Amino acid sequence: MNTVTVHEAPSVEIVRGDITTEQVDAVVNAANSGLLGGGGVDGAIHAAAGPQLREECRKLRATRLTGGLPTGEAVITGAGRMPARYVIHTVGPNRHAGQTDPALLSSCFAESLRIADEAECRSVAFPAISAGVYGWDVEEVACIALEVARSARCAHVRLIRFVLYDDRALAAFERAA
Ligand code: AR6
Repeated sequence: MNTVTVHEAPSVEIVRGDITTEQVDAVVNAANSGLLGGGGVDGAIHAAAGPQLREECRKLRATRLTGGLPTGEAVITGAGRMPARYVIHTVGPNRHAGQTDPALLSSCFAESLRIADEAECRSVAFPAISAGVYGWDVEEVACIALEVARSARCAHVRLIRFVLYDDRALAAFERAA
């Protein structure tokens, strides 16, 4: 008998919080191409996950990703000491470096979700990718993120949770929803 995989639309939640404490299968990291940590949510995730995550990232850089992770793409690792099982690292477009194409940001959300689904995750938490150091207007980030989430059809992911760190980001995502 053939089995048919049913692709369903995941539920979408918008909450305020610190993504490093989320009890979900995968947490998405707004990383940089070097993957070895940085400030913002990337710094918080590396601090919470501990040295195991840095080691996994170093290995990726030494093997599959010697040139770094390109903007708009995503890669999965373990989550070290965090409650999540996985971290999915993606590199948002940097507006200060002239990366203003919304398709690049859309790709970050879509690729991260695709990889989470491939890893059979049921729940995924996203931050407001590119809305901090990379200089995108959080209103625009929210519209792009919600568009990807609403049109998603997944075999495994049943919950997409946007975890916003401040009032402005929270309000922008609530408006976009
Ligand atoms: N939980 C949830 N959201 C957070 C947290 C947290 N613990 N901490 C910050 N945010 P940013 P980017 C929010 O700058 O713009 C790094 O240095 C933050 O308020 O973390 O994609 C990387 O290494 C903002 O709304 O990411 C890269 O070099 C959002 O997360 C560069 O910054 C994204 O802000 C990436 O810049």
